[in-house]
Amino acid sequence: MTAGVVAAVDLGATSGRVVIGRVGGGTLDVQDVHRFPNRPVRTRDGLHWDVLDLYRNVLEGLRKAFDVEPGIVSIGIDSWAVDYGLLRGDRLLGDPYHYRDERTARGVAAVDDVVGRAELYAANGLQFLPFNTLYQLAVDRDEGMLDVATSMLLVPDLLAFWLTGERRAERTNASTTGLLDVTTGDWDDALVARLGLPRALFAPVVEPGERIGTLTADVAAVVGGRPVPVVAVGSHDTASAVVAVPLPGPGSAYICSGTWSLIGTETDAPVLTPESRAANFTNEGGVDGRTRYLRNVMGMWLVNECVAAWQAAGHPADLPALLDEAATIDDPVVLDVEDPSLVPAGDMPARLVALAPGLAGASPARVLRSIVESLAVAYARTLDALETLTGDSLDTVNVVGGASLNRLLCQRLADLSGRVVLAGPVEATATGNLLVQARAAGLLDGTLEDLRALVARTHPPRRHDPRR
Ligand code: LRH
Repeated sequence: MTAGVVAAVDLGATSGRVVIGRVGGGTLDVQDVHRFPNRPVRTRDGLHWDVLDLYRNVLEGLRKAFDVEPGIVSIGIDSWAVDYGLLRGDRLLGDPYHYRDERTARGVAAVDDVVGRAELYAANGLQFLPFNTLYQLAVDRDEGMLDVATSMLLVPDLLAFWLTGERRAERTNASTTGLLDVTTGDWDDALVARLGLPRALFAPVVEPGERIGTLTADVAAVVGGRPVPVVAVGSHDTASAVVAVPLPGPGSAYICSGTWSLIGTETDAPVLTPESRAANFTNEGGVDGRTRYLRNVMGMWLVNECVAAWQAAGHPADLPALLDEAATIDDPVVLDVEDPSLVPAGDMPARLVALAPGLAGASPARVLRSIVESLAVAYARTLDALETLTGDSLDTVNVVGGASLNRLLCQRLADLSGRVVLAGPVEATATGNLLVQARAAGLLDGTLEDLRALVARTHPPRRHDPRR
């Protein structure tokens, strides 16, 4: 196979990056060309994403990418799930809301009035999360926004539209809206109608690997590149991350770690049992028609919010140094990281004390030690539930993303769960994005297992064995 270069745009809830991947001849070389913060903004009407700032950074990153590698053959975009822009024609109707905005509670009540939770799970297979797109759209409907909007595009689809002029809905991310039929993978027209949402809002669904369009001449001029294709990838960041987990399959689970921890396995078909719904496991669309059977568990959000609060209070809060100190503490307070009070933005150290009074007056290192232990406890519990629900015995768990760098957390997970923990790669999401494009461009071929074998060879994970 020939070698070639593709570019990935990967947007997380706290930061974004543009990377290039050199692929071919059994190699996979990933290079960062641009990193930037993602800073949500609160205005009178709530918490928003600054999507124009993100777009400016995407353009800046692509300009750097073409500068480093003029021969880039395609671009792919992924981001966090569920959030979207509403447009009237080409005009964006305001900054997209952040899924942590409080308005979602009104949407949950509005949808609950029309469709029962069990019926909804049978239709869309999604775990209940108050911010799933359908709840947000119910608020827009009630506020009259859908009387003026003519389309809604999830964040990666919106950016792809700005780059190419083409409106599409990439399937893995569309599966997080709650409006895709879990069995057909297409928009669920009956559900859309029942919720009083205009069907015309929703763009045609495309699969990862399909071409969305090519850079418009204007955009190509701005980024100093050629009008190359923008290719759909697993545009839900978790879908891209799962592509690049080196060792999934029967007997192993993954934890995709970022702001959230997505804990699951890959299955051939959705699991829609009452037990699965009761355990709040989700069936999200994966690349190549697979199902990502997983559960959202709290993640690095707790750490990031505490670090921000400590720094605002004048503490240096250097994370690596704090983690080293935390590793010397052996009597951590354990708290429930899944408590809903921890989801919104706000004073995180105070919220932790409200849940665990033993943390009152604790040093940052002690608080961090508690967070790490409590996350490991929640991860271990979720892995046990996953094993019961799938009937697979899971003796290995592969941690990818941010937490893969956190040796203390990986080791405590191994100890508490009694499972082997494989850590890395840290940039699984961008890597999965690159791999799906590289395969679409003919630089690679094979199944997801072949792509994962390439990741395992080029980015061997670190191993943590359980200590007895
Ligand atoms: C992780 C993630 C997760 C969603 C949440 C909104 O970044 O995409 O899979 O549930 O953000």
